[in-house]
Amino acid sequence: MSDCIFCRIVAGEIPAKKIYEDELVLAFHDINPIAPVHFLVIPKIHVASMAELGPEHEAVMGRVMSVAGKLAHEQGATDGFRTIINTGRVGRQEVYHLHVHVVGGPEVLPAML
Ligand code: DGP
Repeated sequence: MSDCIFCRIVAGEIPAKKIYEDELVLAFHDINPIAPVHFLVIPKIHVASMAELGPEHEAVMGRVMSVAGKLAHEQGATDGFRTIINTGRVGRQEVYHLHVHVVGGPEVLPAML
């Protein structure tokens, strides 16, 4: 998927402020942070969106979620955080490589729902 910007970050072709990497997932700071803590966790394999997930992705998505929670605390979101997965047009997804936003910081975030 050489036309996918997040696949290119995984491949090291585009720079990113990486936080964590293992054989399944990569975490890096969002280029346009909306809070003091705002990073993305992605599967290294290309999955376009949450709508494309199947049973074969359970292991990697389990890793994505456990890494997200662990890194949130390490990055300073010690009193809670929000996780967001935008999916498709209605979900305002911009980058079609599945990613979990982790957003937090010292202040309580505005209500969304
Ligand atoms: P969305 O698909 O709507 O969930 O948002 C995509 C997010 O990805 C958006 O917050 C900005 C971020 N982003 C887009 N391109 C890059 C990039 O090249 N590097 C980094 N670090 N973040 C990016």
